[in-house]
Amino acid sequence: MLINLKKMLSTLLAFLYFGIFVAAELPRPRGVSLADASLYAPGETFTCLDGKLTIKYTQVNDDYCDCADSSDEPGTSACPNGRFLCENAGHKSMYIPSSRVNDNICDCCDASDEYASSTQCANNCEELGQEDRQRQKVLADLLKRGSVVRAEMSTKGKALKEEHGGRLNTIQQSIDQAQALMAEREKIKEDAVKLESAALETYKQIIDAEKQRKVELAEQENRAEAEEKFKLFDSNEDGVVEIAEITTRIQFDSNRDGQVDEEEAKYFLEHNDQVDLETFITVCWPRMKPYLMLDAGLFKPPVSTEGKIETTREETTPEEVAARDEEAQDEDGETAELLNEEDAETFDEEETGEGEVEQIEAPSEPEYDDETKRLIEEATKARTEFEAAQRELSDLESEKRQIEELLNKDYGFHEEFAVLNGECFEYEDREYIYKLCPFDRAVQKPKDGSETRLGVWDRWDGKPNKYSTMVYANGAGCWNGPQRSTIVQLECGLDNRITAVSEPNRCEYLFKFETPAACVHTSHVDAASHDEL
Ligand code: MAN
Repeated sequence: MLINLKKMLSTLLAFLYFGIFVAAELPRPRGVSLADASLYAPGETFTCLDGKLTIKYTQVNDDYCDCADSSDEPGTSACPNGRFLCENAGHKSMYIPSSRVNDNICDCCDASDEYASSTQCANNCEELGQEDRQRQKVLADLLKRGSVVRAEMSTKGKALKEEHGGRLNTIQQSIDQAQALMAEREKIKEDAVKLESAALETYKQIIDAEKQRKVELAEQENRAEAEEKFKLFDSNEDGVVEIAEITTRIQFDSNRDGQVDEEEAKYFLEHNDQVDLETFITVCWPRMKPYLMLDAGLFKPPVSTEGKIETTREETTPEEVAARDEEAQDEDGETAELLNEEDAETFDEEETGEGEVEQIEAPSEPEYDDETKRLIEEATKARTEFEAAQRELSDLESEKRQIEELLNKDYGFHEEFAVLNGECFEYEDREYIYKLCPFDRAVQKPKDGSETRLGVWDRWDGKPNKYSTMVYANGAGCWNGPQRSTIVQLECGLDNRITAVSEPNRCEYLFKFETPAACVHTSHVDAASHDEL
């Protein structure tokens, strides 16, 4: 019933309107809007709208361009820059370039642009108008509902800002207190550490002496071992070890050819024909020892502190030693110095087996007296408390920085975007998962790979509404190109979500993001419901 009434009313209005229009149309040349009709009032002459030329009125729309501003041919395609009005009754009137008049392509929904062409255009303005009005209605409805949520977001955003502002005021006080506490505890710690160090000094001397004793013992053992080997190698007991005495020792077959030749023997004797005991101990022994260890199967790869065999540093296993030896021999054609000085040092450092310099054990903690124990405990406690105060201060300072950063961000006309800060939204396409954390960053992640930064929060950049576009810049560098960047276009929606992601240019990404915060009634949207002709 109501619908029928509305229909009747609109028919009546259209009729009245049409009547006026018909009355007004007579003096209005084709292609001219009602608003411009007075500029084309019938008479003897017509003056071009730029005022530069006056022509006969009959020359208006005579399919010949007279005016430099194209104003004499609004209804034909004769002028290059003219504009033709499609009345489009039932839908929206619009201008088209007059060059499109009678070009056999239907531009106006009321078919008025093809009045003298062979193309038959249908008038579908009513249908299109209805669809458009329906769309506008849905949009208006969405905007209405969205702006309710937007208002809620805005209230929350304002509350958040206020809360942060309040916290900023109190946090400085907490920082001052934390600083004072830290200074106090630092002083206590320093005093306690001084007392502890003094008490430990006596013990330190004991520990150092013990350490020194162990080092000396180890040196003595090493020397004794060297002497023993010297005696063993000096088979003719003439007080020197000679080449011939070394060539009989297969342990020194460094190139693994089954014999120890003169060259090999000389290497171990530091290129001397013979060496006395002292030279043997200081120069030859460090070279020989690794070979004797290898031979005795005592060499073991170094073990890391976690108990794993170290693989990061260059390992020297007997096999590698042999392989390197062969390589070197191939290259030089002569006997290689298989274990160079470095290798020998490595062995010296790593030896663990029987008969060689033992790893000097760290001296065990001595049994402290009760007073020392108490001082150690106090110093430990003072250190722990000082560190806790340090941590508290640094936590407060980082909270302050975060709050300041938050407060300095622009969250929209009414703080409506503030609640999106700290949230992240994902969108998945065939290849990637995209992530947008508003006011922070945009990210791309291949389904089986690691994240690529597509940009960090930079600015608002919408036009005319600044808050309709976000820019995230300075993303990861694009191979052979610029740094990645992302534009986020905001659209009104009832939920916060990414609706589409594309890469219009390489490493330039475009996200569409729906949010109630973007449901703003613009004048355009408001006008949409009154735009019927
Ligand atoms: C990756 C992705 C793509 C980008 C290319 C550029 O594959 O980040 O989006 O186009 O790198 O090399």
